[in-house]
Amino acid sequence: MKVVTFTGTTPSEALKKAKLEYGDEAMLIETKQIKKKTLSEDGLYEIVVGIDEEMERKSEMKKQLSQPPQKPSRQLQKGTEEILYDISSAAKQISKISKVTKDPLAELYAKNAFESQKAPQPQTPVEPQELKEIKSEISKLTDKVKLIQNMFWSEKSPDLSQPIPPEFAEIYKLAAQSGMNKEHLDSIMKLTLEHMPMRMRESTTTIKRYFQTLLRKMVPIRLETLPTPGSTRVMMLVGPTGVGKTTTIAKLAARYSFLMQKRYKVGLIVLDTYRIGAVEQLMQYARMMKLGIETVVDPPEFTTALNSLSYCDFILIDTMGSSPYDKTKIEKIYECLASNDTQLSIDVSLVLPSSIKYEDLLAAYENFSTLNVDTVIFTKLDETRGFGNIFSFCLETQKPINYFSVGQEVPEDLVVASSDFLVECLLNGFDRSKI
Ligand SMILES: Nc1nc2c(ncn2[C@@H]2O[C@H](COP(=O)(O)OP(=O)(O)OP(=O)(O)O)[C@@H](O)[C@H]2O)c(=O)[nH]1
Ligand SMILES: [Mg+2]
Repeated sequence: MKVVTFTGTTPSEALKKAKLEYGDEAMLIETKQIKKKTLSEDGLYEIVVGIDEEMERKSEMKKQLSQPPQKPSRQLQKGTEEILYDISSAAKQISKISKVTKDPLAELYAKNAFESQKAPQPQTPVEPQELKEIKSEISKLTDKVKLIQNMFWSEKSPDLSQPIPPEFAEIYKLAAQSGMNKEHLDSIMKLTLEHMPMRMRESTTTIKRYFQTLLRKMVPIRLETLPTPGSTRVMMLVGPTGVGKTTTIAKLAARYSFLMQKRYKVGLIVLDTYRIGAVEQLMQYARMMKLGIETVVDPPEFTTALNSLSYCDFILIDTMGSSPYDKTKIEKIYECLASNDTQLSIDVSLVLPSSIKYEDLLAAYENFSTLNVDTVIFTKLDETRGFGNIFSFCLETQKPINYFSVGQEVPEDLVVASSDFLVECLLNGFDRSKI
């Protein structure tokens, strides 16, 4: 890469000169102020641009790299190293410039403010428009660098007949790192490659947006259903031990009974035939929120408990956690459900932690499938980094998500599920400030 400098009275004037001579391909590397503008004289700016003389050679190399993997020749390796070196030094420059571009405005305003305190003077005529132009140049440049970097990345999977194009590499890597099932990822990528309009492929931002929209459409979500007057909505939470069933019940009870616009009457049932401690945990929440609570030890008591809470808008049923090897507990829950002699229909929500692998989520689901799971609640989103496992789980089972639990705090750490929220977590990580 050849480095050439241009000067001008403003950065954009210097940039215009560079573009006039070398076209849009000239890469802006650095902007320096050589001389400050004074009342009587113009300022002087110097910009450094990189002229990519080897653009043709790189595109030739890109073609070669997209062929089935071959051992690179020594010469090609040497060229690649040179280009990678150029990219990394360009990338360093970019980060330097992007920090600087924030400062000139601040510096400029600070300087103006300081000078205007000394004596009234005409404003320094550096246009924010020019800075906008520079910023847009930098973002184009960053995109170009990403693209060049990705030219050296090649991934070919059995489901894809061709390697993934470099401009799709960033999004593919992001999704793959999220823990998404590879088959799912490849078929989504295939769909994207086939259907994405050509004009949207120009920048990684539009590619990401398209991919995001596609993912959002794939996530099954159960919108929060509130009971109509006179009706009762019953939810039973089931799942492995320690996943957060009781905590989630407490959060839901608080949400329905005093956090929503309408205050619903909430009743609780603890279905725990084994552990007295677990009953006590929910009892405490019930006392704090002044909610009716019934304990069920055997199936015949289940109908009685439902009947005695039928005045409520919501009945929330907590169950004991079951390990994959303990089928009897799941059978006991099944017997209770089967013994329901009331008119009330019970929504079974499987509670699963987001911190376990996709395969383990599927195995847990299998265990509880005899209970005819209606929806899924994912907990411990605050304890995980990748969310592709949740996404793939829902895609595979087609079970809709209704809530996310994002921490231990009752009642605040609960989020009503939305595909926007999940896809945002998937591609950009969980951010508490976005709840
Ligand atoms: N970090 C984090 N911890 C959670 C979350 N939800 C629950 N917990 C914690 O997980 C632990 C177990 O929670 P419980 O609600 O007792 O779990 P459970 O599923 O009812 O457990 P069993 O009744 O024993 O099967 C507690 O320490 C909770 O505070 C969450 O979303 N994030
Ligand atoms: Mg519990």
